[in-house]
Amino acid sequence: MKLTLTAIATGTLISMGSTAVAETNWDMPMAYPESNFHTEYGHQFADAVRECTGGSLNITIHSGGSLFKGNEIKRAVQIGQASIGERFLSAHQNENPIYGVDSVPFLATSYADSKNLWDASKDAIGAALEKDGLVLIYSAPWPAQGLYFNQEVNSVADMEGIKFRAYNSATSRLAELAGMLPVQIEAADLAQALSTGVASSFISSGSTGHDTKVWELLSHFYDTQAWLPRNAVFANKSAYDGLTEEEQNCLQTSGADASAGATAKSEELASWYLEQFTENGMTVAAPSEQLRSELAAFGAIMTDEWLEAAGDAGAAVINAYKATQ
Ligand code: PCA
Repeated sequence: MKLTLTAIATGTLISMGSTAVAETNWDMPMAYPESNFHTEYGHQFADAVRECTGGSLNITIHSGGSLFKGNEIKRAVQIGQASIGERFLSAHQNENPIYGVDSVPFLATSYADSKNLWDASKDAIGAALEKDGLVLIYSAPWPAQGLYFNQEVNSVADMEGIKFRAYNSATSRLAELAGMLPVQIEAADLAQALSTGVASSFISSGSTGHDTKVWELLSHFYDTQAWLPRNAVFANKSAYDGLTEEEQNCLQTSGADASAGATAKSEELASWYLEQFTENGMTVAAPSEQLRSELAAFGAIMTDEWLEAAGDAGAAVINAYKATQ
């Protein structure tokens, strides 16, 4: 019955040995460039799903925001314009604070802590996604976030009035606390924003700086290791429910492998990106003591604000995470 319905829906049948199997084709929008490690593991995931399902579930990756832009992907998957997609989760913290738990400054700043925070928060995040009509498949962290400027910066006073590219409400808030002028820009548009002067600073990983060839545009990187935000891959719930149990299992096991692979790659590349900055003439430095303590004070304010917004459910996640410390 399932076979017939899916075959009608997709209009395709593929032959597997002697049995004909319905082929389900899913588009998977991703926001970051083809060369980015998240995208690389997105391809590995799609290949693994194809192999695991014997070709019955065929996922096509669309990288670089080519099918939907980063800020359109979650909604596109919710309303079924795409059946699966990858999105930078904390960009949706204005919909539900739990999506932003990974971007609370200085809460989890190492790969080990990022994993502990994910373990403490993934059920709540999965439940929030489910309410939005989505099924969580896998997640992987970006390297730690550092500050990019086109000048030496040793204190918050040095940041005053600088135009700052933000990627979620937490980074806008950080900019505001520091007296900078935030503007929301997707990673795919970052190089253009920097070259046209729409922004001249931002906070991100070495990975996005590398994707952006930031050394052609800015001069300084401060390795603040402020947080390790995550991308999440999720499927449209009704598309997911329409799969066979075997296909669903293939998505989950292939997702677990992609998560492990992408996480290891993220950690492996973290310092390599910064070496590339130095080789290309940028100044890469630890933040000054003053800058570090000023940023820590903003982190404390933002932690309180997040806890207030996230209520008891948020506090439970933080307590579960703190128990791992
Ligand atoms: N790169 C993405 C999100 C976090 C990161 O490291 C970006 O800057 O948009």
